[in-house]
Amino acid sequence: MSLNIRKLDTSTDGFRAALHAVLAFEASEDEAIERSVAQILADVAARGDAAVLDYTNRFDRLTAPSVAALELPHAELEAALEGLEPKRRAALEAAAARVRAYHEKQKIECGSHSWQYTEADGTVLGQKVTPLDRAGIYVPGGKAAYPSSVLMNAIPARVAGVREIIMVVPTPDGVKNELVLAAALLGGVDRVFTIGGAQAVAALAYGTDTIPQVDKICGPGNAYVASAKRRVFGTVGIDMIAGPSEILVLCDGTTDPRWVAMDLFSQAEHDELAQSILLCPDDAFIARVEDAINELLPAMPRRAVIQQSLEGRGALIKVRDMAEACAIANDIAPEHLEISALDPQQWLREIRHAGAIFLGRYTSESLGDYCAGPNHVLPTSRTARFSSPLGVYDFFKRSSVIEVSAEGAQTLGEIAAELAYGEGLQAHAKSAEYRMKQTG
Ligand code: HSO
Ligand code: ZN
Repeated sequence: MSLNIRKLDTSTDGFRAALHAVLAFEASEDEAIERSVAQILADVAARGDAAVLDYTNRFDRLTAPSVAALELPHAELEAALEGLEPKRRAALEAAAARVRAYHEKQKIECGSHSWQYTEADGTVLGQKVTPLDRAGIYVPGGKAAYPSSVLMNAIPARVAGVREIIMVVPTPDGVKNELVLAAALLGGVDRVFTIGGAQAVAALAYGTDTIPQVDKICGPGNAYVASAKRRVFGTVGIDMIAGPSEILVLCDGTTDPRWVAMDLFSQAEHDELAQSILLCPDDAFIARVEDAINELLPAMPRRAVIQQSLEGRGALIKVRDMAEACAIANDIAPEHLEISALDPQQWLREIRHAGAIFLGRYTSESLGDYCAGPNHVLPTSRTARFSSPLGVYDFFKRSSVIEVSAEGAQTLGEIAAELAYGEGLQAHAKSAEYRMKQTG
């Protein structure tokens, strides 16, 4: 049986509408989830640890005498790392080292330093950059429990200089994911609590007797976690609310079609709602990719998820040329963009909106997912038009610095007082004028 993936052609009438239909994704809001999350948040805000214990017992079938008993001792993280099969451990360590090196470089390049300059009259202006005191990292327990995501969230926080990183991870029935715990250690997480769901988000956002309040909560989660993060935003910062994962492959027809097919699968296997799209100017190549899809699918353990994703949200699109492919890529603003072409740098110049851009036939998205170095937490659902990958810059904030000289107080005082009177704010005007020589 062959897989039924949508085929589109930019030269046909109705292409735009068809593309629009493929891209459309409604993040449905579930009334019942919203109500339940609101209630859990309020309960944790009111009852703290006791509420966290009740919900952990109810949802994860985990009983503990106290929230403190749900914190994993450091020795347990160390044991998890020690217990890994040596090859797995080496891979995790290599990935952590590369992700750290990239983010250290990013810290230097991204304007993380404080700065000041002095005006002619001696007034000093500048900006002070400070890392957050505490970050919370949510790690899902279910099908998307990715150790790689632990590294991708913890390392930029650590490199930025965050003082304390607190991770929460649900462990239904007490079953722990050793690779996640090992990644927490390598990522530099300070404290791990085996709690999850909206109750864990609430504990991090409001603080309890045992769990310290954090300043920002990062990391993916299910619909309950997403709703909770949305609701606590403002009390704390959040990274983003991620939609289903997406890949857009631009191929000039010079890559092995099996490589392209597997790249499409790699995103599709995440989730039935994940989106994999190919743009290519070569009809014959598209047909070869389709053949490769049908040839390779039966051997994939996650073929059911892949099939549902590709049939539901995937597409193979014939474009006029690579320039048109770049224009469509900019419209889509994909989370992941592969430019599998002979001169990818040429096409890179045309790209304006994408979360991460993978250049050349040897760069599979999966290398970026795990170990190339850049972050795999990326803007989804077209938000790459206005936002960026998770990075060290997400764990800093900036304070403005102003030191006005006696001379500067004369000139600035005049301007400020004039505008303050214009706004009817007498105290503002006087406060500026007190510092001016002529009014004493
Ligand atoms: N492609 C995913 C990240 C991931 N892949 C984790 C494997 N593990 C979203 O960017
Ligand atoms: Zn992935």
